[in-house]
Amino acid sequence: MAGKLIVISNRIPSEAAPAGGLVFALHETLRKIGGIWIGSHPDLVEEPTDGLSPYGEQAQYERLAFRLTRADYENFYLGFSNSVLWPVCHRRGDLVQLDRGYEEGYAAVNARLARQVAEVAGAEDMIWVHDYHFFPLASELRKTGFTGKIGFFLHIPFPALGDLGALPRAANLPQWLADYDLVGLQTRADVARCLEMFRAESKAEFMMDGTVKCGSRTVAVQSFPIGIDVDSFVKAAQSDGQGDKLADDMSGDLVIGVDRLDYSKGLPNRFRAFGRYLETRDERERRVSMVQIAPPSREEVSAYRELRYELEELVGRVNGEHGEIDWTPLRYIHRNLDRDLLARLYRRARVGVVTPFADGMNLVAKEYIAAQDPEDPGVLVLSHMAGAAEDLTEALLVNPYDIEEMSEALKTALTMPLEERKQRYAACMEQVRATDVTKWSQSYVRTLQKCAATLVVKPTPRVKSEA
Ligand code: GDG
Repeated sequence: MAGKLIVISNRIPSEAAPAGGLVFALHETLRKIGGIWIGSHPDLVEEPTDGLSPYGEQAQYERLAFRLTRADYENFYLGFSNSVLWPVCHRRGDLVQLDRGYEEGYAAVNARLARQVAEVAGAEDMIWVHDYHFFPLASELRKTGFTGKIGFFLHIPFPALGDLGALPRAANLPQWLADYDLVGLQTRADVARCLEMFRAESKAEFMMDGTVKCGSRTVAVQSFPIGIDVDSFVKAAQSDGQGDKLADDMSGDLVIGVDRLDYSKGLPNRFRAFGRYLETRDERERRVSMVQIAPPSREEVSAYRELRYELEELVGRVNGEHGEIDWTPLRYIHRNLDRDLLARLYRRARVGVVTPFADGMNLVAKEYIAAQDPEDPGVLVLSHMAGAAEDLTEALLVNPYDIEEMSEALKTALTMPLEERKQRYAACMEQVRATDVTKWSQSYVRTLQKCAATLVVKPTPRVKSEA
């Protein structure tokens, strides 16, 4: 690569060698090819500040932070990003809260960040922007005169054309995306929805090579299904620790769910399905306990607070109706657990339940598979509406709105013969390995280089040989 890679994400890790997942993959990518990681500083400031500042321990690449004011946090982050874009992308138009202040805050943060990035980016550099917080960043960077390559990756579902109507007029998604060179999405279904949006746009033309031309810009749209750091997760699941002790305290079989407490994750219906399973279960069968880890998320947004109350009530109801003096069927932990403990719990659990109404990918589904003992694996019950279902077709796929179907799937999973469990696990594990997060980031960066070589800048021998 001729220039450096500049990664932009809302959050930025402070430690020099972060563990696991997306953060690890981006860290590794930057470590290998060098560059800068830019993200927001966790501490808010009173007044907007100019320029980016060094952040955290410096690794083999630079980490720079931009500062958000309290008003930015409320309007850009909690407001437009998480009370407009997040619900629109997760098919919850009913939860959208429109507010001119949110729109202005979102536009202002993106414009300010673009100016700050332009100060450290040269024309040879390649910028990789992450997620819905920064849809308009390429448009703002182009306004500063930046002509280099800019890629975007959306971690959450691409909204359906009908749902885009809930966005305010100022949100010009087709133009925002056309100002990138490569738009990366999680699944083939996301790509189809994105192209449908462009099809409805009078200015967009579809080119022979599959790219979309919109005004003077040409953009490629492709899926890059994200994955996990498979080897490190397999290792974590096999580690010894207090997780085993905790799991051994639970009598009978274990069902596990792990999700940020978010309305897109389908937790109330999951609890109802578990309650329904307990109702239909034969008293002579082994006891089954479900553990739901649901760390807090965006609690300042009212829809999240309401969901928390709803879940607390449901947990009380399920345990009140089905619990015994010596058995609490549903354990709900509203805290963040240590990653290794989580991995050991996945391995101990006979069933992993992942039942979102909408989810870009869902890494928990892949982590659950990776954590299993190949000789005695558990079964994944997976919503067909999670991005992960596009590849993990050998999981038990369910409709997250159908309580009865989910309850039956729990029963099927808990009674599945070993041979079938092994066969389903092997098929899923092959897919989990095929989408390892390091391969994901390499593949994205390579494609962005190629895109740029054919579409934006003249190809040089160096770029060609690396691609
Ligand atoms: C977005 C998209 C897409 C959860 N609880 C604890 C904990 N976690 C970890 C899980 C997993 C991660 O958080 C959650 O990832 P998901 O993919 O399931 O969901 P989102 O947070 O919504 O992520 C999603 C993802 O971006 C990546 O592109 O897949 O669709 O919505 O890794 O293990 N980790 C620890 N303690 C917890 O209590 N240590």
